[in-house]
Amino acid sequence: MNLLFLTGNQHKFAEAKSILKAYDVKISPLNLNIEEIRSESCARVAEASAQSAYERARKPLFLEDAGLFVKALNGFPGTYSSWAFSRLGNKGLLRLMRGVENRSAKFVSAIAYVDSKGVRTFTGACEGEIALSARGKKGFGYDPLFIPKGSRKTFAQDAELKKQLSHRRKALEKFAHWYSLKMKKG
Ligand code: ITT
Repeated sequence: MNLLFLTGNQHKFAEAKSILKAYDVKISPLNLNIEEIRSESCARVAEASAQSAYERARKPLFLEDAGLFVKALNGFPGTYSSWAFSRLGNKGLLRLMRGVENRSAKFVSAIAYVDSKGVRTFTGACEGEIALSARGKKGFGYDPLFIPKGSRKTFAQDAELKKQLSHRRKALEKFAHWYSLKMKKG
């Protein structure tokens, strides 16, 4: 049976499906409305959401809390990334960054897996910087603004680059290693 990925974000689902394929972990989407806790840590948010989700679904599942942490904005939008994106969009973030020289930022992903034994979390981060203007049409969210370290292109300009370097890949790889071993042990 496919493992359930609780998300309402189709882009996240497609990226996870493609990354997990290499580990032979097949996933299906699950859409439940879970209220998120307030915390500055993606791992804390993901862990609490996984606990609430398990109480509702009573089936093994995983979910992800991700966010963009901008150094010059003291970590904003961070765990409020989804909310900030819907209110400000990339234009709004660029406005906040107008004239700011230190453009360092990182994407963070926290994957939380839950079953009857409890919750396990796995995190991944991708360092980079905020571009001076939006570039590219691939991906979603803040991808047109994010240039990973060592590249000149944004994630939205190069989907393969994103697949190799993303915060999501790093967290999912850790999860997939652990999950594959667990499935083997039975
Ligand atoms: P679910 O909670 O239903 O999975 P969501 O879109 O609300 O979907 P998050 O709260 O984890 O997911 O993500 C917060 C936001 O951060 C997301 O909506 C995007 O705007 C942004 N974000 C997260 N990962 C991203 C990525 O890989 N590329 C671009 N933006 C990303």
